[in-house]
Amino acid sequence: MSSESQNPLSDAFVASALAQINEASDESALQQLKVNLIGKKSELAQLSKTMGSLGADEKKQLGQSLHEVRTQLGSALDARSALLKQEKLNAKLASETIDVTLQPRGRKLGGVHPVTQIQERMSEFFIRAGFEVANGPEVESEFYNFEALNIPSHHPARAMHDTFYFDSEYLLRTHTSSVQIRAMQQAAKNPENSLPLKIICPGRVYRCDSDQTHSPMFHQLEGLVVTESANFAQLKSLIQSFLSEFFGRKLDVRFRPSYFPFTEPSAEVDLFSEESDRWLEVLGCGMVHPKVLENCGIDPSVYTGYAFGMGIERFAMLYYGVTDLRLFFQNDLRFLNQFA
Ligand code: 2NM
Repeated sequence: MSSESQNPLSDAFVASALAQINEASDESALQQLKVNLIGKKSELAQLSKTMGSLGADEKKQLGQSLHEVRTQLGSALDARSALLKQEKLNAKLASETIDVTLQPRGRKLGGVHPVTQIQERMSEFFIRAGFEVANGPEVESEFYNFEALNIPSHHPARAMHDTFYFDSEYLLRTHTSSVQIRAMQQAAKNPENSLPLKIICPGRVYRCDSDQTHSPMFHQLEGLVVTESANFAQLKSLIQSFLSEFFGRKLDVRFRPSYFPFTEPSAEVDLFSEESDRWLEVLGCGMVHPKVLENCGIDPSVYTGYAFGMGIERFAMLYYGVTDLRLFFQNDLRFLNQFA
């Protein structure tokens, strides 16, 4: 450097300083330059220390020149700093842009289980017909599950191989009729307000049984109507409407005499399957046995009732054409996704 360019007030010094500032490639290089050019130990600072020994005129002139150069370099440093910040931000924004045109990965949503879908579909019909949904415990006593239903202790349904017992009194309910016994008991306390009674009881039931068409836990939907004039014709018409509405077409329905301890008379209901050219049993029903009404505190000389019960999985298998019941309980997503 010539002696002239070392003079911090010279055009050459200023030009060289400005060039260095504009070449600074990052904030730390710029900071270093600032220290060197206008810091406490810079040439400018050294020069301003000589002012004390100058006369008034010279002092004023030097002061003015120092101020101009310091201001010029200061604003060049600030401008460069702002530019570097902006460039850094631009680079960050460019590298972090989101491509909104990319295909989304898709969200995996769960679905309602096919058995639950069928349970809801079945319930809907009865709710529209004025039935209320009743629920009750799955752990029951022998009284609610058997005795009140007129199922005597020697009846095969009570045997260990059909029922899951906890001890000599408690068991897992084998049907949802126990809920209906509780509802009738409640209604008997205040018959004027509670009767007629129209309820459905959908829910889990348990039986010691397992093969292609039986599962130790399955679902039932039972219905009960108790009025002063309930009769078999009403039961028959209700079941016929339910079946044709559920399957969405007029069906060949057959009521076949049968036996249940809790109904008299009793019937099993068959549907004719065009596909297999035979009758398929789909539900059981009947007039509530007078003893059952009596067991609940309802006077059978004033009130009559009809009831019906069906397996929900059975309806799900018929509706969807599923041939192995166990598929409903294996939670294989390849199966379940078909019902989502
Ligand atoms: C069935 C068939 C026939 C039934 C009876 C009762 C009650 F509690 F009222 F006595 N509930 N459900 C019944 C009648 C159930 O299932 C195949």
